[in-house]
Amino acid sequence: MTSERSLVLVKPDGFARGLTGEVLRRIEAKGYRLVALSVLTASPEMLHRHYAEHEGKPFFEALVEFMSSGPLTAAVIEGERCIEGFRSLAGATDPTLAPPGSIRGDLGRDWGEGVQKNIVHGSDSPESAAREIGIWFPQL
Ligand code: RTP
Ligand code: MG
Repeated sequence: MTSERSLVLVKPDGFARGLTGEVLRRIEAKGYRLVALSVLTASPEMLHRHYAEHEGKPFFEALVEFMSSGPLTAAVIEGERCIEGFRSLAGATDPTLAPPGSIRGDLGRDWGEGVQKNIVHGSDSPESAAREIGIWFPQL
């Protein structure tokens, strides 16, 4: 198995709660390497590209508004099977149901706005990772 890369975001809710360090700590403790790291406020245009697969879904516009509402942390991580490994660290999309031990299960909850504020994003396939890294870190 060759090493692979994944795009990780600490979403605006996680960033505002000061959880960037905790998320990066878990990534490093798991043994993945940080390749790139950036703090930025994403434009709606970037997020339309990032979430293109969800365009047209009922939650899409609210998701773009939330994700562009404030600063976030973007990172590229690297390691064997880090795409599925980080998805496992993150836990299920719904933080209420994400298992304890995972980022969303330990640190997330429902704040009365459904499953939107779930702290982190992680690429879901090698194809998604390559596409997303091109959006957030075009210099790589
Ligand atoms: P992500 O892409 O952020 O890593 O999360 P995911 O794969 O676990 O979830 P996905 O299905 O790709 O959905 C992307 C993000 O959209 C928000 N969402 N809201 N029904 C809803 O209101 C709803 N469903 C999804 C969440 O922020 C989710 O992470
Ligand atoms: Mg997803």
